[in-house]
Amino acid sequence: MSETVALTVANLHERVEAIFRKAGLNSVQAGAITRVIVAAERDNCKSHGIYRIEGALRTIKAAKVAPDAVPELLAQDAAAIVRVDAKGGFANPAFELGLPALAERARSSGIAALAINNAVHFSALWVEVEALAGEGLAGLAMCPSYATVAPTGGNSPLLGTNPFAFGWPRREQPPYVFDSATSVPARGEIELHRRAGKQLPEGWAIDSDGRPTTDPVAALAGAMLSFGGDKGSAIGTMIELLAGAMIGDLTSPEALDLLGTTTLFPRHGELVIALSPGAFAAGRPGSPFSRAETLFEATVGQGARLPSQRRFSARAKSERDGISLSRQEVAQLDRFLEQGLGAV
Ligand code: NDP
Ligand code: PYC
Repeated sequence: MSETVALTVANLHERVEAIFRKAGLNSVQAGAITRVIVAAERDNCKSHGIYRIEGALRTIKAAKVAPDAVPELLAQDAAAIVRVDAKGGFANPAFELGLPALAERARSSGIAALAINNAVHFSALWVEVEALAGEGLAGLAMCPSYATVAPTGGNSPLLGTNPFAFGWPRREQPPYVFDSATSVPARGEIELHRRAGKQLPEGWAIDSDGRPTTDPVAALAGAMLSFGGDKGSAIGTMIELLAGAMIGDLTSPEALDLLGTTTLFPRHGELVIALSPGAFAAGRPGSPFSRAETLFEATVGQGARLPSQRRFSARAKSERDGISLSRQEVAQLDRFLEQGLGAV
């Protein structure tokens, strides 16, 4: 018997949404987090795919997310700032609510920002910059997390794994998108190594005494390291400032203090910036879109790949052949659906 099962994207969506509805989420919350989880699984981004369902269920069971939250678009004085209060629900429905206003203001002013407050966050950010690229806009998205990363030169958790994503629209092709944690890998990768009984590559983490470790259990109890040493640490700090302090929401150490554990999903904010390349380039020589294509062609021409090319290939395969899941993964989905919050 085959070790894997192929589910259509629609079938996986139906199962995941049913799990979250059974767990008590309203349709706004369940719909939005199902879209982001299924998109990650479809694109073979395992660290933010169906593996995250268990954490979401635990967070719901612990009453650390508002299951019936309906995000609210707030009136703002500054025309370029759109603010959405997630009302203690997940960040994803708040982003979906804010997206049309963000895109409309970026088109009319050239630049606009969406500040999301009071959100529970666990997801990949590429989904959001890809949505902006779908509107013809370049985008930047970033958020803190909870303190799990030591600043370079330090020895204990302070920064979050603070993801940072960028998207650029392309006319005849999927957008140019990158999306990275500012730690070496995302924390989800360390947890996946632990579950698979695999050692970590060197340079990912230190143990609780500040010594380098390749043991995922020691790494989870210790601290993760920033990508690129002091450079990643500085970008992680920038994200704490812009998407934490500046938008009046929690930084990663504050988010950990509030939650008291890294086994549930943290509450904090998110900042998304949308830019209109056409507006910025107005009156200057050349089309920004054609010049971007020249750069991408030169990159690929050297044998390099563009970030997200792997994802788009995985997406095409999933849409053609179905999403390949292990039998254990399918059994776990069945268990979540049958037992609801009793399964975690
Ligand atoms: P990866 O290290 O897997 O990938 C980072 C980026 O680099 C991707 O855009 C990837 O594209 C690209 N890339 C990888 N290899 C190459 C290559 N050879 N050439 C060109 N580009 C390449 O991601 P991370 O582990 O850092 O992060 C995974 C996810 O975790 C992200 O989506 C992030 O948003 C999420 N996250 C969320 C957090 C939260 O608090 N919500 C916290 C931390 C992370 P490709 O995908 O095509 O390989
Ligand atoms: O993978 O680092 C991570 C992460 C933290 C919160 C959500 N994802």
